[in-house]
Amino acid sequence: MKFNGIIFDLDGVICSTDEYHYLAWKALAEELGIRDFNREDNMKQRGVSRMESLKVVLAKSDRVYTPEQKLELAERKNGMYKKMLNNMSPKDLDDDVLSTLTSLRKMGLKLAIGSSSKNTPAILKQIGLGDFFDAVADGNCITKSKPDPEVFLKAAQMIGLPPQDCLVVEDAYSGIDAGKSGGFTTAGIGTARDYEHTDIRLDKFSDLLKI
Ligand code: B16
Ligand code: MG
Repeated sequence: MKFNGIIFDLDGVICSTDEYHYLAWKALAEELGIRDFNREDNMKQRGVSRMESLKVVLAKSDRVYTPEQKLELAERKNGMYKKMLNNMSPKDLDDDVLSTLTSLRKMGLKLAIGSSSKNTPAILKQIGLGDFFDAVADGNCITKSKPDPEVFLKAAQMIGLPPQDCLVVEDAYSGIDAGKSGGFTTAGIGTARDYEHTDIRLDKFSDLLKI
């Protein structure tokens, strides 16, 4: 391994909260009378902030909402999403992910989270990784969402390493773009595996041990 640190995206990399995001946005869309919100729309919400995700939903509506109403809608979706998160437990952490993280830690690498989600601390706690990472940079400590590199630069700073010394692991195009523009090498898994800007393609999480 030529890196001294790895920064992991959370949703879609460490665990799968993406389905819950989809279901909660879909429920909100239906409440607003938007019937054709679909999985393709949901793909555009991957990795981007809650308010950017709301724009994807409202693009399908003719109604105009005030900034206050938009905040209320985002809050309403988050309430439904948080209820779904309550069902998560350490069983939602894949064995392949847990054993790989444990091996990487034994190899002496610094391990951090770089997520757009403001629910990151709650999700990590639910899956039993509340105290695992050396640093957690998330939606609560950034002003610009991916594809801006802010969250990854913050995570690198927190573990005391320059971007060239860290690998960013992502499942979303916006996250790969964020990693690249921050000067990081990127590894893509899931949706981002075959993205043209991804540097290293992972078929499964444990492929990280082969780098
Ligand atoms: P929240 P990640 C991202 O997490 C999700 O991929 C994205 O769909 C979501 O809109 C964003 O978090 C904000 O989440 O509403 O919980 O603050 O992939 O960056 O770990
Ligand atoms: Mg993600």
